[in-house]
Amino acid sequence: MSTDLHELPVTNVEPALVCGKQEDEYEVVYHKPATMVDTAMHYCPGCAHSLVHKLIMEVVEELDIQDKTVGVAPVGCSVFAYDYMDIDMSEAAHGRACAVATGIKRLMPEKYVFTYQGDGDLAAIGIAETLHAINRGENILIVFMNNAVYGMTSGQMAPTTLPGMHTTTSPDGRDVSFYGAPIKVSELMANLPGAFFVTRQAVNNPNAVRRTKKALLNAFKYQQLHKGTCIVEIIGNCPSNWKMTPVEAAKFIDEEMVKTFPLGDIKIPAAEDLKIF
Ligand SMILES: Cc1ncc(C[n+]2csc(CCOP(=O)(O)OP(=O)(O)O)c2C)c(N)n1
Ligand code: SF4
Ligand SMILES: [Mg+2]
Repeated sequence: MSTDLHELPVTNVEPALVCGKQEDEYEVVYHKPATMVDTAMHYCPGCAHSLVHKLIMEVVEELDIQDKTVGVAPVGCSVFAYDYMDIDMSEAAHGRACAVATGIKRLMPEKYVFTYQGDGDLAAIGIAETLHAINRGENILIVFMNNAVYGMTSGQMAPTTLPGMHTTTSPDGRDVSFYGAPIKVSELMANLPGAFFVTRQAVNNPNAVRRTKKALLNAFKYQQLHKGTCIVEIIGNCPSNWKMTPVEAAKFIDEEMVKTFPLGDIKIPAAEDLKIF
């Protein structure tokens, strides 16, 4: 049978009358936030970065703070985050995002300032800048994407790599007696007095996505309080470097990642600190 397009039957269903409803009778339940640049992304299928970009931009749209938000992009797979989020953004050298964000927020305290950093960026090379910024209680939000590997550079072991996890630099699995245990960075950060709100979330299923969005929404709102640093860690799917399908990667988070990195709030603000809400 020929597959020539010209021979295919032409449908005569008017889009405006699908299911017997006029277009304006439908309730819009989902739209791409207008705060995102309308372009294709470079991320692999099933990658968490694209989803988290969208969640951040949904929050920015809902809070109507597009012209008041400044992001700081890292080095890593999300290095081009500024190509996708339609806000003012600055690039930072590897690991230095919190230092750059400190300068931006101190010069423009009325802005909502966030960093977007992977685990290689934040927990390895940038751990010093990150801990000192939180210890100073900088009024910034840190979005910490923990996918347990250096994604961009082909999956080397990161400080957050799970015990026994195979990476390009731990081909026999991470041996904790040799490399040390994975660092629970959010628990470490929460111990610093400047940390105001610390939570660990994921985006591997619809409920997790909703909880992550709520955490991001709260963290952006808390910046109005000037009470310290907010940290939203997100366990990110990296199917390409985990050598899994997107579905297997989503399962791996529930079955393996959460054993080392349990999801949930790690430090929440005291009720008296939230009086204005
Ligand atoms: C000072 C410095 N060291 C190392 C690199 C190489 N490098 C670029 S991205 C990257 C890994 C980033 O991994 P991560 O922050 O976890 O982000 P992901 O790609 O996993 O999202 C590395 C090691 C670099 N660019 N600069
Ligand atoms: S390598 Fe991993 S973190 Fe990087 S874009 Fe692909 S899935 Fe995402
Ligand atoms: Mg990573």
